[in-house]
Amino acid sequence: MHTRQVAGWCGAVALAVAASAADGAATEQPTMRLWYDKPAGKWEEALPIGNGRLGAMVFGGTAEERLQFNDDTLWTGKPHEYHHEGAAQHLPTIRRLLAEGKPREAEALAMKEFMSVPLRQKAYQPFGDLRLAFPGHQTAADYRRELDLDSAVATVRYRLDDATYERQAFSSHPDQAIVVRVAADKPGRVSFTAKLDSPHKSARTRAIGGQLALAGQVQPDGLRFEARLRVLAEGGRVAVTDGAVTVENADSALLLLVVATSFKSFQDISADPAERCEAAMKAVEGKAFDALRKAHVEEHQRLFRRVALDLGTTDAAALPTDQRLKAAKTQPDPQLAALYFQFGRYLLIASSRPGTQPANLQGIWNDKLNPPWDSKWTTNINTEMNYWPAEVTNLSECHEPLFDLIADCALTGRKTAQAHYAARGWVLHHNTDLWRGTAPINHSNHGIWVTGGAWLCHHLWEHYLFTGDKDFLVKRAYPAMKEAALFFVDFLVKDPKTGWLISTPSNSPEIGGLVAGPAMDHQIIRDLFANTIEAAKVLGIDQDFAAKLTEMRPQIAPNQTGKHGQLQEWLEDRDNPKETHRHVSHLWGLYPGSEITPADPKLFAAARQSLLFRGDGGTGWSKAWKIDLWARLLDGNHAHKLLVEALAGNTFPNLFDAHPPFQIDGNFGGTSGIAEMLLQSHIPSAGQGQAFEIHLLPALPNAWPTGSVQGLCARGGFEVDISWKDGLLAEALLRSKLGHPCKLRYGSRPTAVDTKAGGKYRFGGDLQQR
Ligand code: FUC
Repeated sequence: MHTRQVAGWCGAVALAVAASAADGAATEQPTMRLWYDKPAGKWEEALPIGNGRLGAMVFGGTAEERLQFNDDTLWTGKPHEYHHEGAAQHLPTIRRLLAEGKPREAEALAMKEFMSVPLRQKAYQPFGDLRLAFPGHQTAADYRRELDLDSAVATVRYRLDDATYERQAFSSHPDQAIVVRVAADKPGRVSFTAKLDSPHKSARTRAIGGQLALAGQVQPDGLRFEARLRVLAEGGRVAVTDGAVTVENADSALLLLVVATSFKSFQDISADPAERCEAAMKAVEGKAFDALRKAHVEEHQRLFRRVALDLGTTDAAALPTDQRLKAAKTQPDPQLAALYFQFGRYLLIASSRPGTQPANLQGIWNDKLNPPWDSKWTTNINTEMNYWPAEVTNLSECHEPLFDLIADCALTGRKTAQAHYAARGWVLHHNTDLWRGTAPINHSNHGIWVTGGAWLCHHLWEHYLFTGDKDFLVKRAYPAMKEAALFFVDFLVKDPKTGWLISTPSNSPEIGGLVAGPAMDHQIIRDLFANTIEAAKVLGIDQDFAAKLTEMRPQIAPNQTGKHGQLQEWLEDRDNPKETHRHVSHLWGLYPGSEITPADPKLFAAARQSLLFRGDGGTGWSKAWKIDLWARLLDGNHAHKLLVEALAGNTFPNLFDAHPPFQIDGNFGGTSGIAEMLLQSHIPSAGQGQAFEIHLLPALPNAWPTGSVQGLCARGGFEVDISWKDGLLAEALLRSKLGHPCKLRYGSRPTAVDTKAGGKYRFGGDLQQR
C-alpha cells in the first residue's frame, strides 16, 4: 500500500489512495494533474484537450480566455499524386555512382530526376480561436488552472470580489464537440463576449440560427472549413450578431463548438462542412452540461484507467507543474515521471482514436500556418515513435488511425514503387501528408530512404502479437506486409563486394548522405520478412512467397561489429566514434526492433558501445529513444538519467516535448521508455511464434525503489500488474487474454507458465505461483 499526497483545489487536501498490484483494476488517480498558479502566457504553456480529431489549447486567461483549436483534417493542398514518372530509368545510374564511391554525383542526379513532384509535401493547419472576454476580471485572485488527466477536463478557477468563477473545457469524443462551461457561485455574475477568428485570411464569421459560424477555405481549390458556436445560458440574456455572442448576467453558460472540414479521404474533399456542423450541433445542443461531461469522462476513463503507475511521491509533487520541471534536475520527483508517463497516454487518447487521422508531429495541436516540418508524418522515426506506447500501455485501439494511414500509403506507394524503382509492392520514404505522398521529398541526401513503409508494417505485426486478432491479421496487416515485402524482393540488389543483398540507394537517417546498404534498412527488412513469413504461416497461405522470403532473408547484409567495438551504421567500417548525431538509426534492431538481445552478447555489447559513442545529448525525441534503448540494454539508471534530462531540458511548462520546438514524439517515446523499464516482452520464449518471455522490472532504476504498475500489456496477449519494494519484485499478476504459454523472467530467473484464456496467475517475488 502506498499513500499519495496531493494538493487539492483550494490549498492542500490530502488524499490517500490504495494501489495494490493484486487488484488489477486501476481506479481513481488523483495525482494525475498538471496545474499552475497563473494563466498561460505562451502557447507552450496552454493545456491540450482533444478527442482524437478535434483539439484545443486552453490558455486560462481571466479577462481574456483563448481556446486555440484544430481539426486533424485541415491541411494545405488537395488530392495529388507525388510520384515522379520515369524516375526508375535513372535508378541504375544512381546505384552505379554509389558503388563507384561517387555519392555527391548520385545525389545531384537524383535531385534532378528522382524526387517527388513537387519536391515538398503539404502542411497541417491551425483552424481558429475561440476568444472569451470577461471585462473587469483582470483583478482576479486565488487563481488556479489545471488539466486533470484522469477526467480529461481543463479547469480554470479564480475569485473576483465575493464570487468564485470556474470554467471547465473538454473535447468530447462521444459528442464530437468542444464543450466549455462558465459558471460563478453567485447568481447573475456571468457576463462575457465570445468571438471566433482564424489565422486563415479567407475566414469570415456570421450569425446563423442563433449560432455564430466561422467559415473559410485554406486555398482557393483546397479544403473548406466551418465551425459553429452555440451559447446556452442559465438566467441572463444571450445575443448573437455576425461577429460575436454576448452573455449578460447569467448564472452560468454552456458553450458548444462543433467543427468540420470538406475532407472525406485523401482522394476526395467534396464534403460540405456547413452541413456537417449542422448535424453535429443538432446532435449535441439538447444535452445538459452534466450529461455531456459524464459521457466524456466515462469514455475517456474506459481507456485511461486501464493503467495505473505509482513510483512514489516526494515533496516536489506539491509544486505547480512548471516549478517541478525547473527543479527536476536537483530534486527527486518520481511522481513527475509517473505524471509524464500518464500524460503520454493522455495525449495518445486525445490525438488518435479509431477513424481519426494518426497523431502527426504535433499530435493534433498546432497554431501556425507554417508549422515546423509542416507538422506532417515523418516516418524515419517520429510517426512510429508516436505509437510506441500504444500496445504496451494498453491503448491498442488508439493505434488504429496509423493502420488506416498504412492502407492509404500502400495504395499511393504502389505507384511510387513502380515509377521510382520499377518494383512491385509499395514503398514509403521518410514523410507523408494528408494526401499520402510516398515519393522521396526535400533532398536526395536524406529523402531517399526506402524503409518508411516497412517500419510501419512492424506496427501491424506488433498489434497482432499483443492482441492475437487474426481477423485484423488477415484483412489489414498481412496484405500491407506482403506488398511491402514484395517491394524489397524486387528492390534488394547483390553487393558486388560482399555478395550480400543490400538496400541501395538509401541513407541512415539523416546522417552521411545517400549511401548503399545502411544497417538500419537491413534490420527493418529482416524484421519485415520474418514477420511476413510468420504471418503467412499463421494464416496458412502464400507458401511459395514465404519460401522466397525465407531464401532471401539470410542473404541480407548482417549486423557487423566494427573496429571501435561498435555496431556498424554502414556497410563499411567507417563509423566516427565522436559522432553525436541525434539519430541512432542503426540501433533499430535493439529498439523498436528485437533482433539485438542478450542472446548474442557480442552484438548486444556492440550496440551498447554505439549508444555510448552517440552520448546522452539530442533533441527531445532523441533522448526519448535513448530511454527505450537503455531500458533494452537493461540499464535502468542510465535510462532514468536520460528521463530526468529530458524532463529538465526538453519539456515545455505544459509537459509538451521540446525538440525544441514542440514535437510530440518525445512525449510518446518517453512514455514507452518508462514502460520498457518496467516490463519487456520482445524475446520469443521458443523460436518465433506466440510465446514470449515476460521480463519483470528489467531496468528498474535506483530512483524508484518502491512502486507499482497495473495494466501494462505484454506480447502474447497478457496484462501485467507488478509491485516492488526496496528495489525488489514483491508481486506480479498475469492476466492471460489468449491462453498462450509464456516464460516469466525476473533477473536471471525464468519460469515457464502455461495459461488459459481468461486466467489470472499470481506470483511472489521469488516467482513462485501463489
Ligand atoms: C527528422 C528529425 C528532425 C525532426 C524532423 C521532424 O527529420 O531529424 O530532428 O524531428 O524529423
